[in-house]
Amino acid sequence: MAALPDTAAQRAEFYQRISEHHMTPLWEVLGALVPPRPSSPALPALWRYNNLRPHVLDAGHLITAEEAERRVLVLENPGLRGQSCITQSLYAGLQLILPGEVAPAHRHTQSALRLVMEGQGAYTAVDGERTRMQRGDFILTPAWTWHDHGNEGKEPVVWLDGLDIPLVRSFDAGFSEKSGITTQIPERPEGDALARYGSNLLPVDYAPTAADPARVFVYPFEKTCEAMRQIARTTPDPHLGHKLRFVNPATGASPLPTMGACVQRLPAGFETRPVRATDGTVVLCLEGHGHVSVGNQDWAFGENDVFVVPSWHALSLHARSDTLLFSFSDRPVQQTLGLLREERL
Ligand code: GTQ
Repeated sequence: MAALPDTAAQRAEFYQRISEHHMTPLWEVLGALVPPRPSSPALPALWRYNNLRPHVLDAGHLITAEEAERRVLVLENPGLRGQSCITQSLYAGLQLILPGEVAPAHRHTQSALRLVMEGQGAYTAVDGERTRMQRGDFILTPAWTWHDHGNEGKEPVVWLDGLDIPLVRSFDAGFSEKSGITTQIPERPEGDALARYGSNLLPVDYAPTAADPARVFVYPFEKTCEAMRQIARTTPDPHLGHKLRFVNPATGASPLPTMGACVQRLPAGFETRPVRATDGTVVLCLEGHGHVSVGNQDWAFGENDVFVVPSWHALSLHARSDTLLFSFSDRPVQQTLGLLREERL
């Protein structure tokens, strides 16, 4: 029932009066605050790598990695412009590092993950250990770990950064510091963490608590591919195809407490049934090409294209060739908080 004219005027006057005391009526906003189902301001979107790449390389002529500290073009969700986020809780960007450049050591309470998209010869160092960055490698920078990057090769190197920046911002819990040294001196040989913590073995006295950062910080593409090739010999799930999640091998938990990541393989011609979930998800195509439908949007996608599936939007995928996808979301947070809902349609 519509309010009587004088009632509407009285209400408006009342809202004005209480506004001076920094109060506002709940009943005007209740529906949006406590929605019957998620209604994300984030929009489905796809970034075609062929369109982005020239601009990413142009950034290399404008600013050095050292001056920028991190030379990154942020992928902004078209529904959330100006907020540096791809979903309400996640940040994504494309980082470029040119031959001979370094991105100086720093650390922050935000966790980061990286997926190498192109180029050879770069490395990233995390708390005193380096790993070379090869296409398809999934690399972690857990919260408050020192990290720097460099390119000792001959080609530009580009990777996708995923961070929990908006999530940490929502807690007002962001801290960061720059190291006095630009490039960490390796304290251990490359591959040490993977051997000690990621080979179905653990140091005899290693007993991590939930807050300890994961020690394995690189998931080499070669190993991921090997696993996916092997399981491709079985029947794919109708909703997911062949989909596995990355874990911290020492605990079985998500590699980062705030972001979970998956790899998904769809054989040529396979079409997934739609799925929707409350974790808004960023997807990168590692191999193959196909069609994706998100809510009522759909696009063709190919290698290195990135798309975002906002919360509670139905996703279905149609692979035109054997397709391998990497994805990340805030799923571990939602699971811990009892918020995650998923529907296979
Ligand atoms: O590589 O440390 O895309 O601190 C944004 C913030 C990357 C990084 C980003 C960062 C980094």
